[in-house]
Amino acid sequence: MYWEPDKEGMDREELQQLQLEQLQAVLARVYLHVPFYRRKFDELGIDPDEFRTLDDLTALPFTTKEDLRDNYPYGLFAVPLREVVRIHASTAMTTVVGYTRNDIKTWSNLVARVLTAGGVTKDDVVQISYGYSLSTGGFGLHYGAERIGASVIPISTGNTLRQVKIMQDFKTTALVCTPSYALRIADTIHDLGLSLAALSIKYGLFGGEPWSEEMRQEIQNKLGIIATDNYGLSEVIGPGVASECLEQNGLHINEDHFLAEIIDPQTLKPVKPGETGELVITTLTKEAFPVIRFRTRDLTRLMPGTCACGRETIRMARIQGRSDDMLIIRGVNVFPSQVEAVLRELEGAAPPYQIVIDRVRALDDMTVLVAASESEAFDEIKKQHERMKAIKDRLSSALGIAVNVKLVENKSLEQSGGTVTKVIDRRKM
Ligand code: DLL
Repeated sequence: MYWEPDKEGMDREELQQLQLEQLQAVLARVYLHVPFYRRKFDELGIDPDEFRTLDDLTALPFTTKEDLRDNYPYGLFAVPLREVVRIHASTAMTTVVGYTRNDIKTWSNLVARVLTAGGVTKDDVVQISYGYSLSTGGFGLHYGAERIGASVIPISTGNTLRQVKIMQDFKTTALVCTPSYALRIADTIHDLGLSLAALSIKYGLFGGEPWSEEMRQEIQNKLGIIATDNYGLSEVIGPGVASECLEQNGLHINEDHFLAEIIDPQTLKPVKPGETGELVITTLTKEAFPVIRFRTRDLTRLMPGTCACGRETIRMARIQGRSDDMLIIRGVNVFPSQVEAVLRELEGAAPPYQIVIDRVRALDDMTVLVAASESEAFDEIKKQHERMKAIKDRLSSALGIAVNVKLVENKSLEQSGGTVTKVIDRRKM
């Protein structure tokens, strides 16, 4: 099923013409309104008016997360703040993104497409178990579900027992959250001894973090639903960039709004068609926060060809990893450098540390092992506790998730090639 049949059902030739026109317009806009892009284009001798074919795209400069950080908070906005009606940000608050009224309309429609493709209609009761916060999951999916006219339950994340009670009492038919949280909810239902017959749930729309086909099967079996994958990122818009239809065979990219390329993260050159590499996205219609060739750091491959659902839009395979060291813990993006920065701030120099991530009953659990100094081994327990607590509090607040901290002997930290392994990720996806 389509939300916007005329747009989602466009044939490729018509689509490419539209993309070119939109690209010309967005290039002209960023050149005029965003000094960062004007400077970059000028340096490379790029004249946005000279842009004639979509193939010229590869001549344009990339935009990176670092560029966003360097222009914190509003440096890359292409409209004055008075036209911005919504602001979202990453948990670390290094990237800030804005939306005009039109952008919110576009975003709601794109998320409505995601939900419709995943089986949701206005007759559904949609439980949104993403956090309603600075990150884009909660509000993004909420607006899309309202746009469809579904009955939306903005329960937000956490309190799993209450999630289950609401699911049962309010007769939820579609669950919207991260895949790991869906599994957590499924396990809780099982622990409570509830029969699936007591629930009305039919569809699950999951995204915001990596998962696998095995995890999909497990969730589908445990909840008795059809589960689809959807992908997005705040720098580009949030959820609504790409999503599976009920064929569950690749995520349809909303190509009338986003131009996708796959590059080799080392050479930065396009990969051969169908090869895996890093996804790069150019926004075609965003007003407040357009991005040109944004390096997502997400690894995937493109799947051309018409889907059995009839859509001709290009699909991308499930995300296969990252080309940087970003971790997603309970749906929150975490960089090891943030941990290091906190340790440096508290301790002067960062002591050897190791991040260990586990999945305990479907919930991510992050522990930072910090090397105790020689003298500390003999210190009073009270002092050690104070140090651990200070690190734990500061880390939890900086990262936006609960973190365990343990002081350990330096030699007990796992090493490889003479250096401490920074991250040990034991999660089974
Ligand atoms: O996670 C937006 C979102 C929310 C998408 C809810 C879908 C559903 P950020 O917090 O900026 O935005 O994190 C974006 O999360 O670059 C990927 O690494 C990862 N990610 C998002 N969706 C998927 C997915 C939101 N379906 C980062 N599969 C992205 C794998 C995903 N990874």
